Amino acid sequence: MDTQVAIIGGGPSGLLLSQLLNRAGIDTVMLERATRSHVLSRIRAGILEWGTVELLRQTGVDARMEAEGFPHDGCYMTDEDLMVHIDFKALTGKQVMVYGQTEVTADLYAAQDAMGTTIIHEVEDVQILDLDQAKAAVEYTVKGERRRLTCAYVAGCDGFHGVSRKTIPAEKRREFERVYPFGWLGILSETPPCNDELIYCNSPRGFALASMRNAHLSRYYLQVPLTDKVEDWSDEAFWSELKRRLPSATAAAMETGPSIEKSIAPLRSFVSEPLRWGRLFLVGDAAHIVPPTGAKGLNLAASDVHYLHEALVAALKSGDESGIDGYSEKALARIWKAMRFSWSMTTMMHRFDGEDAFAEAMRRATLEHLAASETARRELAENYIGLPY
Ligand code: FAS
Ligand code: PHB
Repeated sequence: MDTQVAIIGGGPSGLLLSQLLNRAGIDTVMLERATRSHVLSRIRAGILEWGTVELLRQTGVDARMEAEGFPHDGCYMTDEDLMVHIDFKALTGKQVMVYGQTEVTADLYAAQDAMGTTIIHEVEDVQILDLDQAKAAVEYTVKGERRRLTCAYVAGCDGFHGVSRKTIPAEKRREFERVYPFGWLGILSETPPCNDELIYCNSPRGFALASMRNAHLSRYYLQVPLTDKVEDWSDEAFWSELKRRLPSATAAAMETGPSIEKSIAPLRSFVSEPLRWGRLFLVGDAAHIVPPTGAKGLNLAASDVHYLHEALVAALKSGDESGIDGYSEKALARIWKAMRFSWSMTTMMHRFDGEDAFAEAMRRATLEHLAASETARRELAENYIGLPY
């Protein structure tokens, strides 16, 4: 089989890239390791930067997001009962959209089916070859049969544990990493959100986040030690601990209920450079991981897709290779700024083992400064709503 662009991975990165390329008349084949139902069962990001919203509009996959998504003008940062409102709209003129990654993925799969693009699920043993030849090749096994796909370019959209990044020789990769000594215990509950906007909570007991998916579905997170297991946390224990970290008035008024999903995600900051190796281009989590504190993971994948889509269209339609030659440097420039913001939000709002009273005082002073300084709030807002592409 032959195609113009082979896309490894059928998560948001792969789907968004496939949608944009096929709309530009470029042929793709997508290879996804999991079943579609497994991909669609994942509960992950909840916040779309406005750039991601615009990109989904550009792909024509925005109808349900416009109908069911919630534009948010701001969020709260708290330290016990100190609540600081960050008014994105007033400070930057922009909003964010509350619309789950699960829904974005479902919308993209539906759009891909409507376009009749080629998506092959349950592939195994993917190997990416001939990246320095006139045509690249991808070999894979599906239903016991070994197949070979030739293509002009390969998009590595296969996430942190995928094969694409590891196809670049280790000695040619520069990797940067910070593994945080805690995780996020997240639950989904069919309860009304405790607040009209998100609340990022800093407390002596650790970080908490009050988020949502819609007016009847709430998403909450607690910072927990890496040694914790989901089974260590009953719903009652979760709600009780969350209430101790939220501002007291919010905790007193909130509605609790049974969890319909509960999971623990580890936190890390990670970047692998370069994003290109011959005919292979890394996109999204295949190249970088951010702690979810800054709501950047999915949104960074979107900006990578924006840059690579434009570059591949220019190369394949007009023979102009300047975009693909500049992709890695251009994408990394935005990646590193989002990496810094996510790291700063994480270090500002989480407790680290062995901390002293000084660290706690610094955290409180940061929140007090945010409360007093419009400049500080604007800096946070600019990063949260998403830096320009
Ligand atoms: P993904 O990992 O989503 O998709 C990669 C795809 O490639 C998967 O479907 C996988 O099955 C497939 N694949 C892997 N290896 C393959 C192979 N060898 N061959 C073929 N296919 C292969 N981001 C936020 O902004 N906010 C959050 O709250 C948030 N929470 C998260 C919670 C968890 C548990 C995780 C893991 C991530 C979270 N993220 C969050 C980040 C997340 O949303 C990612 O940024 C986003 O999924 C990136 O999308 P992709 O780059 O498509 O990678
Ligand atoms: C979520 O709703 O899942 C969410 C929101 C904001 C974050 C992280 C996760 O920073």
